[in-house]
Amino acid sequence: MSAPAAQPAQSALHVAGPVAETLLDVTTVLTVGAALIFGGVMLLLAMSLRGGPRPVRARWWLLGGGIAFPVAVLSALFVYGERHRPAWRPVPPADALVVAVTGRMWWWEVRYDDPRTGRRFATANEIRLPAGRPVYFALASEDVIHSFWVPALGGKMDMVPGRMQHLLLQADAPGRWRGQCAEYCGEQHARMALDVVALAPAEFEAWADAQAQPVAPQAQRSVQAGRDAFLAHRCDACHAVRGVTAPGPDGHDVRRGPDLTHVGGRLSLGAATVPNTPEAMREWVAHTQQLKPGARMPAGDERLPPADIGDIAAWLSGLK
Ligand code: HEC
Ligand SMILES: [Cu+2]
Repeated sequence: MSAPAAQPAQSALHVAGPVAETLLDVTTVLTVGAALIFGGVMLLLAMSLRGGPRPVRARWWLLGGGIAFPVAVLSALFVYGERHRPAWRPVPPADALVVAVTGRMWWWEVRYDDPRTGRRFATANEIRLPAGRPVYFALASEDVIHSFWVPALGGKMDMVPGRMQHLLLQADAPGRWRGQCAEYCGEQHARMALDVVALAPAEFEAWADAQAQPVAPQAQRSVQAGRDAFLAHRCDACHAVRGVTAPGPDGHDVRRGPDLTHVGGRLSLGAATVPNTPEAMREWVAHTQQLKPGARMPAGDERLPPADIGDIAAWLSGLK
């Protein structure tokens, strides 16, 4: 992956796509404009406080500064704002890649649906995008109000229970950014973050092809013990591992925890709480409540033999 090293991970001032660029332009125009007007008003105030004869009649100032000037400025801003609005309230192209993201306490369920290839699959806490192609986000919530925000790519959008919100985002070039839940949603709101990676189109296709596959049979054989312990301890009550766990009734297979089919290939664990290493995987399964207190997953150390935790973690880390 060719992520530019010096790039700040999470900043609305270091934009990486057209929507974020438009937002930054609008923000700059509004900020600079407001600063100029504020400065002008302060200047007039200073002049008036100095006393002495008034330069012009009060009536002129009241009508000009109190009515004509605000009407002109606000009308111009209205037109300017409306002209830029389509950038973030778009109509999606017919063949747009759809990524449905559902906010949950305190992680992100991510589902891909690509009309070009017919591929559909689920993942969590990480979104990979093809650089240069607009991606249509369908945003929802399963519990409380969350807010989806990847500052480098665009503005925030609330995720409201019972509603579907939309956002069209595009990354211009390969890179890696951080997203963050931007609406306070409880205890672990701060650790509800997200890795966003834009890949070159061919790399993206290869990644999506691999994600759509269930767990490969040889991976199952090589660490059979971990797989068996995963099922024996009923981790599958909350986690799907395609090819291993029994599929849900509809094609969607929605469970209470993240889809783990390719968890070993993700960048982080626990919604960007810790980088994904084999040690971190073991830590997560054993001491969930220490890494992320309140996370809606029971810690392994309270009920699983250490050997089983080791086996399960090794197996999960291998699911690339
Ligand atoms: C009661 C439901 C539940 C059970 C049972 C459960 N988990 Fe979880 N698991 C979750 C939830 C919810 C999360 C997301 C936590 C968060 O990030 O806030 C999670 C997260 C994870 C993650 C991190 C995934 C990611 O992409 O960040 C791993 C790995 C994991 N669980 C493994 C296991 C294993 C192994 C077991 C069995 C020992 C297990 N879980 C049992 C609910 C559950
Ligand atoms: Cu939140």
